Amino acid sequence: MNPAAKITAFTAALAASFGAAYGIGAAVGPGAGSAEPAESTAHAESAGPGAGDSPAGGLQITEGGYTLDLRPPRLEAAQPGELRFTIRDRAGRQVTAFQREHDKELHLILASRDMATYRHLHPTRADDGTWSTPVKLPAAGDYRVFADFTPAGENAADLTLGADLAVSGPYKAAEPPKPSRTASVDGYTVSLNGTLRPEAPEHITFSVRKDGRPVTDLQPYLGAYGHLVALRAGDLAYLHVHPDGEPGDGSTKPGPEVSFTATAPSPATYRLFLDFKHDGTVRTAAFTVPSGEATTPHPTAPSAEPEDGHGDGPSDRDEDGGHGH
Ligand SMILES: [Cu+2]
Repeated sequence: MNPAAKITAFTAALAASFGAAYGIGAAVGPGAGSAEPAESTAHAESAGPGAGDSPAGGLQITEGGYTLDLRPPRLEAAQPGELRFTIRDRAGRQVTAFQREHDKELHLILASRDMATYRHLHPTRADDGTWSTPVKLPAAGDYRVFADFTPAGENAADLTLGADLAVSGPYKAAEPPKPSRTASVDGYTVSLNGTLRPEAPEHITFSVRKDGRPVTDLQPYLGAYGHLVALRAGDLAYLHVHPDGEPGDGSTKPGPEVSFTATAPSPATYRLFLDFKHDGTVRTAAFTVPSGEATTPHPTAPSAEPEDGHGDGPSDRDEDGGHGH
């Protein structure tokens, strides 16, 4: 598969820039495909060190021994179509055992590369592990498909695999979305408070109003009052975002505010998609925000003048390090 090989090589370079060396470790690690149990206990069978630590996902078609196999990886614009795919393990077998996360075994996110179109779908899994969902996309262009799931197994970590999807038809590149902290959808106005920061978890809060009045009777959707996906402009890195609290926990109110904890993998612009449910309908509000400054300085690379010893402690310098990545 030549295109797949190209994508893998490309994303491997990106992954390296995140310091996500676990992908390589897992790929060449011992025991892959081994039928014989190790002499020691099962801890050697973990899904790979740090497999859940990276804040950015979706840049690779293969990660942690699992592969997203999208077929065919193309659709026609403005036509009802069907997306089919499988998740394969190291041995190439179709995976049929998943853990439920937010009420579903697998969340499928589609986004156009220009970040104008977004879909959050829940495909159906056949017994043999083939997933499928009807889909109709409005415009031609390059899309990214994200499969967000956790394989069965005690040590399995949440994974997001990403694959390219081509949608054919007349194409005109869209303007990138302008920065916006307020979104309107079907008479609802949603405002965003808070700032994503590189490598530091931050709370971000959305406030939902309808016809100017706060909405206080949001309905649970996927085990929360909102479901948030954040994508990085430039490469559509997929951020894991976790809701703060859940319906019925005694402290989480059904609006007007819905809050999340998210970490930006790098300084960049992010597109945020909030799904929320009210009056029986799920709607999506989209925002575009630049990330803020890092709150904790990076370990700074040693400069030209040699320092003795401690190059990796937190720096107290108050100017931003000008080092590039
Ligand atoms: Cu979902």
